Amino acid sequence: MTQKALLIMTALMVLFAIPNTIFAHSHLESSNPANGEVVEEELGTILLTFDAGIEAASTVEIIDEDGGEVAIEGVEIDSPHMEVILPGALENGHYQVNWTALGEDTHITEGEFSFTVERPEVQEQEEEELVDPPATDEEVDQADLVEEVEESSDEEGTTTGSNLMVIFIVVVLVAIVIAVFISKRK
Ligand SMILES: [Cu+2]
Repeated sequence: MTQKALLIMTALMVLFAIPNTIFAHSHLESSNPANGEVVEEELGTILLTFDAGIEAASTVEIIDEDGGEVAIEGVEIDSPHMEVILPGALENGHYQVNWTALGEDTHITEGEFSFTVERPEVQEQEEEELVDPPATDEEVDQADLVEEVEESSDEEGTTTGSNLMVIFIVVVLVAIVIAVFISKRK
């Protein structure tokens, strides 16, 4: 076998091996509230569901419309779900959720979505809310999840894209070195 043929074969094998690792990243499959949703009830938890397994090191932050970070009581990760528990019901306003997921394949993906809380009765009940923690509504959560499937933001594409390019170049270089090495031994 010539060196050139060996080189091409190795490169092809590497190319076919790559997709399995690349496309197993965890992307946001759905969330509750969904991206762009207007929530008219008390909101005490935010649920993110990913399309692949995520590790406990995954993170999330919620930014209010003034750019401030909303206090989070806890984040429960039960792969592929991530549940954000808020210390109380969110005030009316626009919120952005920024997430970073560490996939089971060790790749990191990130993205964001946003929603609006617009409770009609919020003015009169402001004081009451501070005392009563919001109730979660699992049934509603599940129903919404099935209906609202959304894509994660474009941001992650650029981040992962550049990472992949680096990985790709390294892999190809290694393949070439191996091919040259093997052919020289013959
Ligand atoms: Cu991946």
